[in-house]
Amino acid sequence: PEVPQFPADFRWGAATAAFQIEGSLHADGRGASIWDSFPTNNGDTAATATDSYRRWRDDVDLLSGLGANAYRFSIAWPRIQADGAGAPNRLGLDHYDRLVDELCARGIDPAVTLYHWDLPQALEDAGGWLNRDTAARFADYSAHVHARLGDRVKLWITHNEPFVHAAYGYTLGQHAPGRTLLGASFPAVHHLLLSHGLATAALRAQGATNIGITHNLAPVSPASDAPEDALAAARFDGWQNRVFCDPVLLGHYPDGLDDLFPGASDVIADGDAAVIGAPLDFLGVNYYNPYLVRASAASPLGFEFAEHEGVEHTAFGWPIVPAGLTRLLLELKDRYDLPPVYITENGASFTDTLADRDRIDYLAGHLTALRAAMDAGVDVRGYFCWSLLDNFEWAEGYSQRFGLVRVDFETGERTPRESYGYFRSLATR
Ligand code: GCO
Repeated sequence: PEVPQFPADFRWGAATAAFQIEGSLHADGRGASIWDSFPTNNGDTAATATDSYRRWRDDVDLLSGLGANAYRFSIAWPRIQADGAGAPNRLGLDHYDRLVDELCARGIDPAVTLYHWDLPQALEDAGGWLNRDTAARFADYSAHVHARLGDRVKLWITHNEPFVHAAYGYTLGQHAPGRTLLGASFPAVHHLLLSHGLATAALRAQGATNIGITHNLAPVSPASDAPEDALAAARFDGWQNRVFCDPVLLGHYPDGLDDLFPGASDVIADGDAAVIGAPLDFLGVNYYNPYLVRASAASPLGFEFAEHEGVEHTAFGWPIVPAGLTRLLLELKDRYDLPPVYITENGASFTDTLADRDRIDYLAGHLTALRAAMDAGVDVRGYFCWSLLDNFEWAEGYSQRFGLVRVDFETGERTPRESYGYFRSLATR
């Protein structure tokens, strides 16, 4: 399928995350993370994953063959500080140093995510993100990574999807660390955002210039005209989008925060808002699908999701709505004085085949929708497909295949799918 042209300096890349691909969980002094022991729905573990800690050169070859000029990957904090504090582990830094060197040698800009959910277990034992001190620890860790890689890394992403990490990990308990605090989970939200601000300041003090945060954002609509559904939709939009974007882009939380999280204001210290709201160099946007929301007295959250009728769904059951990406970006532009945007994730799981026409259609639809938002004035600088490889999909283990490249999880063998060639044709034209 045809896709409109993108600017010549557009960044085309793929995204991964350390815990989802690396394996080698005990190599070179890595400490335990909160995900190491978290049970998946099907018993899969990330002990090997795509074996990328050992096969990273194969991954760089695949990126090069993909025509990528950028690669978004994350650093595993427990490889840099086994217990989340103290002097950095040279062997852990060496690994990422080699990866960054090889990427640069191949003309691929490294885009580093500092935190993609693999908190050192020792910090969890001290309260994890509920503990304000974890934010200070994160800034310290980030400074160590920047000191080693900062001369070559082009984009710094402090956090990946703090909404998902806080909501699934601390509010609902479906991800590590598996806490089910519901409305009492706000300290995790706030300390994640505070840590973004502290890490940003630490990196800037060391001369870093291109720092952003990646949020998982979605346009939200009420499922009906009923006023209670409109309220429920506004509530979910507040929780997923505004609670995470307003502090970093406006410098304060949205109205109604204490309604979502009773007692939230007590967690926020004087000066925090300014730290969190320091200007961003870019906003990372992960887009997967829009939400239809209706009120529900039965749900502890007061709302539930409704099905999107008449659209196709991915293997994960997510509705495929490319126009949602245009709408999302235009809404962001209306709400905020938006810095440059990178689409730091967009992609889909489909049934395991090499002839993945469905993924090609997905990419074409979303890239066309992205271009429409750019034509309407949103400054988008790049697009990272989730994901380069089939990988460990958190609580779902290996059951959801998101890769442009198929992975045989028995042998580690990598085989590009048809979508890989399609992506290449777009990235290199
Ligand atoms: C997330 C993460 C990725 C996921 C991807 C597909 O959004 O949950 O950033 O690690 O694997 O989004 O669910």
